[in-house]
Amino acid sequence: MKRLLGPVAVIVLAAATACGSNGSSTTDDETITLGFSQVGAESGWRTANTESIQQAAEDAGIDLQFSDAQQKQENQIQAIRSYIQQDVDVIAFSPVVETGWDAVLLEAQRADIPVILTDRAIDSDDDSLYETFLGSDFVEEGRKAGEWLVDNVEDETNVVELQGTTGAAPAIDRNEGFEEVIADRPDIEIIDTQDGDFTRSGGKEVMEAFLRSHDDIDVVYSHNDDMGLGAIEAIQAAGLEPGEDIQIITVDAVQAGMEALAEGDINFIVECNPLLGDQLMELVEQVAAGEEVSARIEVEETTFTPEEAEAALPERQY
Ligand code: GYE
Repeated sequence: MKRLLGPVAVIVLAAATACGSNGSSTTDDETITLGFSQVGAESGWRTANTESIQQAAEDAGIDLQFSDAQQKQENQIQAIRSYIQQDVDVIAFSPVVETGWDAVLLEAQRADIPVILTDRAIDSDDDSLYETFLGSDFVEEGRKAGEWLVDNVEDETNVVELQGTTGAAPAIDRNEGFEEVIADRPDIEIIDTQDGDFTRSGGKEVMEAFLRSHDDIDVVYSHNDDMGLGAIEAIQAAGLEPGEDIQIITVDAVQAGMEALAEGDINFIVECNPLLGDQLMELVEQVAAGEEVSARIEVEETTFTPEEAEAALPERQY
């Protein structure tokens, strides 16, 4: 009997100690639980964004429940529903596409859980469904890309466009801003545009198809670095010189993109900052405390030429 009781007593004691030091569950009452639904792991930008969010949550002592939706809206809806069921304090997510969120966000609202949109916005008439949006002005990014082109080509220019995921805010807006600026220049024409899903392999495939159907491409406008890097591979495989025979403009300015820019394979990059983690955690703390926050918070961004990329690379954080 004595011999049997020994281990049981040890287990009970261990359990009691765990409870005593940690409270009744894994987190105490003060700890904020954040449910975050990420788009996926489609690009260098996304990886940097995820790392920033995970690090910032750890630094702020926020209990982060993180899920990766693999670029599928239904996975994000499922993740949000499970955060509602878990009764987290705050839900944040980066919506893969703009539309189709009202029903699930209404469920969060009914459960009294505040929602923060990060990086990508939604298209909804009901702005009571979320507290705030934290991210970039993608239309402005598209304009910056268009302005560089307008300033750097003098005559007939054929552009192919590698679009981000169909229906995603950055794909819609980066197209809009770019088209708005080049509209003043009838000699600049977008001769083809297709969805490369923001991935390197998608960019490569679409560029291969463009090269098969057009022999007069002057410029690639890619909605992110990764697709641009895929396009470089396709251009080289076709025996052409990226950056020379075909000029390339991209958006993001992640490490690999900046290196290609410094080497002259890409000609111009519009920056999009993924390091939103710290700002997001501040917002999470504010909305969890019931404080009012601004409806839209935008991050500041710049642009890079090859020379500027070379100068910035040693200090670059992502
Ligand atoms: O530009 C792209 C990523 O939503 C801003 O998504 C983000 C975009 C980014 O896949 O690389």
